[in-house]
Amino acid sequence: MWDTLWINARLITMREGKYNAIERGAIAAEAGRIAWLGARAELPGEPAALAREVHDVHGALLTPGLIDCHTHIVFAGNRAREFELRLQGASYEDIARAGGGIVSTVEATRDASDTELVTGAARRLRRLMQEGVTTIEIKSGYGLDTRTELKMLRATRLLGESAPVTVKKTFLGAHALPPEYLGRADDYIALVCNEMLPAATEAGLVDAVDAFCEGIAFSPAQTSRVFGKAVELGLPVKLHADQLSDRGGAALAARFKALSADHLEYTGEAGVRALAEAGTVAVLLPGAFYFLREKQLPPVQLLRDYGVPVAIATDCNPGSSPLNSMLLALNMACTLFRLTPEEALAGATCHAARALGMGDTHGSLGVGRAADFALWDAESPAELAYAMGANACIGTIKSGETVFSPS
Ligand code: DI6
Ligand code: FE
Repeated sequence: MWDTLWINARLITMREGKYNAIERGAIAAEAGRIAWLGARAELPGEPAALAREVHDVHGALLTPGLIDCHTHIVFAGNRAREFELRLQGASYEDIARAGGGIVSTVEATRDASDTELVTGAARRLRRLMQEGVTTIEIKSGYGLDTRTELKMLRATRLLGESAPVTVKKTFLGAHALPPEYLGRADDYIALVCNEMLPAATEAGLVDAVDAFCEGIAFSPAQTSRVFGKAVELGLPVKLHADQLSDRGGAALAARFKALSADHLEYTGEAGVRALAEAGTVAVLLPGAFYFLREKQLPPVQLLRDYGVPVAIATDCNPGSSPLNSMLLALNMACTLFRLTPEEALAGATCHAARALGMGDTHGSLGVGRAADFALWDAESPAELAYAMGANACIGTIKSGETVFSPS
């Protein structure tokens, strides 16, 4: 007997990055994993005899649960004032250099209590989950001192423990230079490598290590030091690469066999080739592109030509992408970056799983894989990326358990 069986679903399996639809399908879960899937007509018996619980979903679309593989949802305050300044002509870099930007969120985050941090992030997480998200990655990086980086990572862990969602914790100590280290970036990197990252790792709070390699942040040499420490600690890396300028970030990420290189607007062909050779996922973040009114498009066709898997994420953060919707990220990936809706959905499922090192178990439907699903009131999967501001999600299942269901 299976635990649960869903029948009359249109299964969008996303195997090999394609819809690979199964019409009039059925899918069963046992102990949190997929035990069977296929056409309903092929079921080895009557549904009621096969599972303890049977749900008829009446033709709903069933996809893998969505995966938001790049977010910064744990933070305090907001940057609406900075948005106004940018609309008056100031650039993101101008604001950062004048002591605003990331550093202003750092001040608010240092001042926030644990409860304030968790409450704000839980609200953002809930909105993502209502749109079918069953796995999320959350980065630190608004603490920039050991105490606050650990506070952020503990808040992140708590989010994963108190909601039916898988939460991956990424350490981003090298996100920006804290004001107290002005003019001493190398000393700050030493603090990150010798104190912060070891302390966070020791506390079991780190699944991966990220850095911001950029003119307004850290150089390739400084990034390499952080990655060297990550390798020493046995942690996988990811990189904010080539977002505002080409610093060779993609190639640097590839050299460290990164799980992903993210943003990539300014990445050239050599960087794309390096990603392909390393098996690194390209994570595109259309929310940041849109919100910063960037003109430089990421090299989408080159990524296709070289066969680099492309993931899509919200980059949800208060400064460059206050985007609290995976579905809108999919729409923007299509309208702004010209991905197909099928590529965008692969970017929010199987390729996103791979960007988190979970490609073998999550992000597509197959026997033995995690029973994480989203149910949609939609006729075709292209509708998920097509609609704007309309949430077609009518239910989610996490590890075989219903989180919410069609009402
Ligand atoms: N790139 C981004 O888009 C975010 N961080 C990063 O390294 C921006 C974070 C912020 O502006 O608060
Ligand atoms: Fe980011």
